Amino acid sequence: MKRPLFGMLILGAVFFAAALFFSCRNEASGKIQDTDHKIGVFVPGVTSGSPIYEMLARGVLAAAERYNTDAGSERVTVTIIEGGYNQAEWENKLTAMTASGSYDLIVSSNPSLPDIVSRVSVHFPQQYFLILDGELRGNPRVYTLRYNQREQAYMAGYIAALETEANGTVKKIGLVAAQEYPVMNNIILPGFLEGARAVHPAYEVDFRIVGNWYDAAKAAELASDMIRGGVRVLLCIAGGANEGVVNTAGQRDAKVVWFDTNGYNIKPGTVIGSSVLYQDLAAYNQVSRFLSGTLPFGIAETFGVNDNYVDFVQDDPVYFETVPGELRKKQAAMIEKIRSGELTLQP
Ligand code: RBF
Repeated sequence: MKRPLFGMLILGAVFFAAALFFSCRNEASGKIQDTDHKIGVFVPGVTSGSPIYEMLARGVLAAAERYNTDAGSERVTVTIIEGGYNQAEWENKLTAMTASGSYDLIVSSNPSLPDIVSRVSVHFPQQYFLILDGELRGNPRVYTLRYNQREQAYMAGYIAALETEANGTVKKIGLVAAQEYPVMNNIILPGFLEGARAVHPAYEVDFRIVGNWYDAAKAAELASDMIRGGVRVLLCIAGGANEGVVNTAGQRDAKVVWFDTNGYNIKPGTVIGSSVLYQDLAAYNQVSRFLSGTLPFGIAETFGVNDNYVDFVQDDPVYFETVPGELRKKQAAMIEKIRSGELTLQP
């Protein structure tokens, strides 16, 4: 009678040790040691039509594919869950996703996520989060990366004012935003104005709010009104609603500066600039760091032009065809000043 009991105890201990070994992580690095890795992506909104979310999804999927190719089997799976446009539901949806216990890592992107994650994290302190386009320090399970959007907006404002100087009637440029939020009001809008004022100090920004990230008809109405008021160049940061701005500008011989991704081909001849951030690269690199156990949780990093995460696309054939050489030269000289360190723009 003693031997089977002893054997069962040994067996139980072995199972327990194995379970511990396979499920545990290296606490310092967050390295996963089990064989199946599950990554959940929480999109705060809808992926399609929002450049920053399209890059997020692309980057995470590419990192998983690369890892699986190297491993020779499907060891990482990615599940993408959209939070939808009702922002009041995001916290519950993220909580449900976390409570499922299904994910080694939850990846998301948006300046409002750090606050939400801080609250969710209180109830699920073991969950690891990677948040892009947001900033949070000191939570040992959360790593954040944001971009230098003062640089990104400054480069947009500079080209907008150059084009307005050449072909406009008033020293005014436009910004159509989906909503107001601290990064928009304190970094992007001032950076856009600062860039324009580097061309001429009299510039003002006509700043309009759509009220959501999808209403292209409302955005078109706002753009029409701005163009009637003398605005020649509009920056749009409104997700799916951007389409309304681009179409209206195209019909009314106004111009658009695109934000986050290369937008020259969205409407060639209308889009005169693309102030971009490489969130696909950020997602790819940081998820890869997680999978190799080197993602430094607890810290917040900021990357800009000189880290090659923020840029203004100058080598697109459509940019050459649309923007005269004289303007492109001035834009290039300004970007060179940022690269050389002669011009520093802290976010
Ligand atoms: N950007 C998008 O492209 N699509 C969105 O649906 C979207 N939703 C947002 C919701 C909130 C609450 C906040 C603060 C930002 C959102 N952004 C969205 C903006 C995004 O974080 C970023 O600021 C812009 O894409 C400019 O880089």
